[in-house]
Amino acid sequence: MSPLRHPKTDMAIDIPQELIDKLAQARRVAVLTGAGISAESGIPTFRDALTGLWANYDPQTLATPEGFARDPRLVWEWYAARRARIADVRPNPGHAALAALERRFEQFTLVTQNIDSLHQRAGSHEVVELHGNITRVKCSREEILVSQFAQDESPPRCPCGAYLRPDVVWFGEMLPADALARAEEAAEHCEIFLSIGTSAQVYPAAELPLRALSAGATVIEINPERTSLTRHAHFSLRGASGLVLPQLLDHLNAASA
Ligand code: BV8
Repeated sequence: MSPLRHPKTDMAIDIPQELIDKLAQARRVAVLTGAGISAESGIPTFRDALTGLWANYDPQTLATPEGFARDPRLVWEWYAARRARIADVRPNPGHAALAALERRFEQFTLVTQNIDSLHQRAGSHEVVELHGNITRVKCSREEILVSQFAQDESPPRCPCGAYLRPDVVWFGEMLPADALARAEEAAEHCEIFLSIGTSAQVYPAAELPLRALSAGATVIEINPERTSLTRHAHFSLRGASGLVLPQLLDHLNAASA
């Protein structure tokens, strides 16, 4: 089975015709993705990322400046283990469907909380990374990106002497202002907002679908489980994104055939 095919493609998800019609007529679409869209690529979602060695650590203490200050080696190695796992996986049919959907709309902004580059690897172009990217490394003092560094200690050091760290946004840190501004702009001006594979617990990302709702957009959630967004959404497609998104794309193609 190629990694891009979903193992259960024969399972049809009930997608209301009203939703297909709204999408077929839309010109501006915004999407927010979370760890759930990468689950079918084999990357554990954020809250169950702690398997094996990491079973005894709370991610919300590791993914913080305080956690890094307290034990830079542990945090650096947690990210190194996640980075190695991400290097071994491939985008799944959900990522591929979003890359195909991008080409169908006048404006399509894909905002992700994920740090795994799988949207870009699947062919999405307009990707807004709210929480950074695990494949980039920066100086913990100067905040500049560093691409070449000696691996003789963990964490490695910047030429200035400070530790290097992953270029991701930790809890308690501000999001990149330009990324957040682009995400808010897309949420406030879209006709359709898709929230995919996120528990909608982390802010300010979790505010984006609510901003879209207040601005009059149709909000669609794709998640096997209910979340705190479910009661606000106009449509909730209760299924895996790797299954639902390709079927959504098929329906759209049929509608425009
Ligand atoms: C900030 C990078 C200013 C690092 C991450 C307002 C109110 C309350 C709290 C706050 C607030 N403002 C700020 C806060 C504090 C905090 C916060 O939100 N805390 C939460 C816990 C309450 N926010 C911050 O600190 C942010 N900074 O706002 O700065 C400030 C600062 C201090 C105080 C005030 C203001 C920075 C947040 C960014 C943190 N960095 N990632 C790393 O990855 O290591 S967050 C990380 O966790 C992810 O990026 C993501 O955002 C989050 C995990 O959420 P999900 O992606 O949704 O994943 P999760 O596992 O939770 O859920 C997966 C979902 O997928 C589930 O629903 C599941 O059902 C579904 N699923 C599973 N399989 C599938 C599927 N769906 C579809 N298909 C499938 N196959």
